[in-house]
Amino acid sequence: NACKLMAKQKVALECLSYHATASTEDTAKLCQDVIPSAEIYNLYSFHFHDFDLSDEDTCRATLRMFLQCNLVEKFHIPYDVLCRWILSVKKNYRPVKYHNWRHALNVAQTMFAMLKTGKMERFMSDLEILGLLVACLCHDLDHRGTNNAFQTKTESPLAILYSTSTMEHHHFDQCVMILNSESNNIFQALSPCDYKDVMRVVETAILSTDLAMYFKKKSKFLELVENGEFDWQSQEKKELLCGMMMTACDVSAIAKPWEVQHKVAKLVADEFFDQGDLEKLQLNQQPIAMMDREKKDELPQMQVGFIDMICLPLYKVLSDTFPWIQPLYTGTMENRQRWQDLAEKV
Ligand code: 5BB
Ligand code: ZN
Repeated sequence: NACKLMAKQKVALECLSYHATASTEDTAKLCQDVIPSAEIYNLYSFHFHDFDLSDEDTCRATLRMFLQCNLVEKFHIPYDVLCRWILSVKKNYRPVKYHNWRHALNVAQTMFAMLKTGKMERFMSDLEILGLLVACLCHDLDHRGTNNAFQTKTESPLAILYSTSTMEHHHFDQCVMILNSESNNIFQALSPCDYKDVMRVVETAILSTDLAMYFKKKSKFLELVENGEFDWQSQEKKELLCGMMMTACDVSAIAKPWEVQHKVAKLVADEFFDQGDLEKLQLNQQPIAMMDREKKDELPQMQVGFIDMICLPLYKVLSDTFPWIQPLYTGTMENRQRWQDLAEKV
């Protein structure tokens, strides 16, 4: 309809002014770089963090994950195209406090660690591994530091275009846009059938990073687990499993060593507070406690709530089914204790 068309044009215009693919110079530079080992970057560990990495290193670490999974050889990805695509993806993240390129890298690394160290790659085809890594790197593209509720409240063009999972649809659109940009298509050598399949994996995975989708899928997943599912190969079961893995990776900062978790929680809080400020100023509204700077003392209690409501149930069921990913569960338990101690101190 007319309204949606207008919204689409507005979004497209906004994107035109912002979108850019990587420069020739940056691509040539990354292409020639020696890529340090996975061990140097600590890529197999659930304790990985990006704090010590330069921007160039974040790209090299990303390349290393593709190489380590043999994806370049298996899918005949031209190396210069892969370098350009990584730099373009990085460029299409905004410099917001939490939902930026480094968050995307951390999510992709947890996926890598779950597949390798967590031994979950045996349930996945190579095409699914490719799709999942791409989905992780692209899952928050062009995030503006504001959530779906904010898009709806401000009647942003994006909310008119997509009434549910607003931002997640946009992240996927941006992902497709980059792939369709000149010399950025890392899927170019795939058969039409593989192309269609990998795009479906990417789309379903990105859309399942909406927390609302997680709650929808969770009971179905629990049901399968309780009935002793061990196969996971049908389309429906595979999509459920991939969705749970995406959420597990998306919130995995909660399972990191305390120093890392503490730092990242501050970034999350700062981004929430910025949205709260916008709501006060632009909408003349009182933000919810989570987004209200005045209530920052409640942060430890909120983290305990987040852990109990979302993270622990998810990591419990996943690690009961896939025991090698248990570090995500135990790490979260340890942080719960830390946040609980802080909450009691106030
Ligand atoms: C989360 C769901 N929301 C609609 C209402 C608030 N809750 S919450 O009570 O579980 C909550 C989560 C409250 C405060 C929080 O952070 C305060 C700094 C968080 C929280 N969310 N804490 C974190 O460390 C992280 Br990471 C997150 C995730 C933020 C992005 C949400 C996307 C979830 C994708 C599955
Ligand atoms: Zn995310």
